[in-house]
Amino acid sequence: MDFRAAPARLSSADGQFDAKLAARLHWSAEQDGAIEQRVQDILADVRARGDAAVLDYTARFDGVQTESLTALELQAGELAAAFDALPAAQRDALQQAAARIRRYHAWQKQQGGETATYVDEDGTLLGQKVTPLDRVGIYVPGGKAAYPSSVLMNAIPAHVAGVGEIIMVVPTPRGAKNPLVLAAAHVAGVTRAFTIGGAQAVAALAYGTATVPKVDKITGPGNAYVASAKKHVFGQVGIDMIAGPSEILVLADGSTPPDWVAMDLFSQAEHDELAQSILLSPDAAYLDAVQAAIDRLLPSMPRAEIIAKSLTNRGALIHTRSMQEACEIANRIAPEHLEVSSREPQRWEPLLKHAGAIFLGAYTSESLGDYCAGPNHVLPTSGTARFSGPLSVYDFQKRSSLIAVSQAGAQKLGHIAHVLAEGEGLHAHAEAARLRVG
Ligand code: HSO
Ligand code: ZN
Repeated sequence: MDFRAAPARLSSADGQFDAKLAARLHWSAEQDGAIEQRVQDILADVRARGDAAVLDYTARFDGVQTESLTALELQAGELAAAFDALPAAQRDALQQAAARIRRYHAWQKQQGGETATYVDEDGTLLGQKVTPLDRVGIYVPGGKAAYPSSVLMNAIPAHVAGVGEIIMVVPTPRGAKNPLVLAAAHVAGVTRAFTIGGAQAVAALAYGTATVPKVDKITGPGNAYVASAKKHVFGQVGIDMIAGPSEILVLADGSTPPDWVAMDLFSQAEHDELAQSILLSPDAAYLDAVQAAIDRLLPSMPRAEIIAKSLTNRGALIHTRSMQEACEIANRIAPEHLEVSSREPQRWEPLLKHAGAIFLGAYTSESLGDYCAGPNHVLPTSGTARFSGPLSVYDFQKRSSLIAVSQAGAQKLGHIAHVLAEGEGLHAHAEAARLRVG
């Protein structure tokens, strides 16, 4: 089969540029009413019938029949055995990736992830106490989107944060287990794992059943049913984010071999037909060279069909007036991944404000970040990098304020609080403050 990848060719000098770019960027999660209804039914059923409901849906959707949910729990020995059975190269790669991700997140924890206090001039102590969540659930999709690297990226920050129990759920359609997912769970510090999935697994984690413990937060990607279920249980438990299709935006000054950039664009496009790959450069001849590389390299890609659809429907090669302007456009787009493929990445980095992760220099392929550089690959998509950032240790902790007012402090604060409380008409507040004065 011959696939053509024809990303839109745009120019920032075109009077219609803004509209054309907006049309490329537009993406909205399908609000499928039928899915919403089915998910709500499943959630209510699991809430009411617990294990029995989860078993019914697992039989119906995954083709896995068992008498009890305990039979669907993976034992620690089975996770370790999956790891041991891997070829040595995969064992090494998993362990090295895990070590780097662990080190990065341990460093991140020191950057504001620890309890801290200060004492003011009256001897009053103020601060915040950081506590890990007791128990979290990690959703891992089954089938073709089962990424062992995502098991590492979700479970390791939870582990580093100090979460007591990390419960993984992963559907195994017709009983097929993914050995790399099990091995990654072993390496990442997952405490318990169940081979269940879909909205029923989200419900089991959110409400708890006789067998599946109720968690405090659910993270991890999933299909439309899982995304909808996570939205519905939010409030009952915390959730991470609802991710849209993957995105990469490359800013290029023309100094990186075109094949490298073409492959980086492919690497996001191959995730999903709806994934978005965009290249911005002030060098028109370079855009031609990358298009030529795309045409030459595409036929040998195993996922050529997905790549071609993604690039043709959502991709763009954009000619800009300058690198500065390219940086401004990148900020407007706020992509999930932003590669600065330039000889002088440090010059452009200060201009970049909105992106989930910024990859600096020709050697920093996004692919390295996806697997093993260290920072998290769970990132905000669809422009949400304007107001949010990567999954982190902070997502697996919460903060409690600490306040210890000294006797001297109470004199001053008692007066302020008394005045404000009287203003609000709350007499007990005012008195509680006044009693400490004098
Ligand atoms: N690029 C994906 C993560 C991933 N890539 C997993 C390969 N495996 C997140 O945007
Ligand atoms: Zn990727």
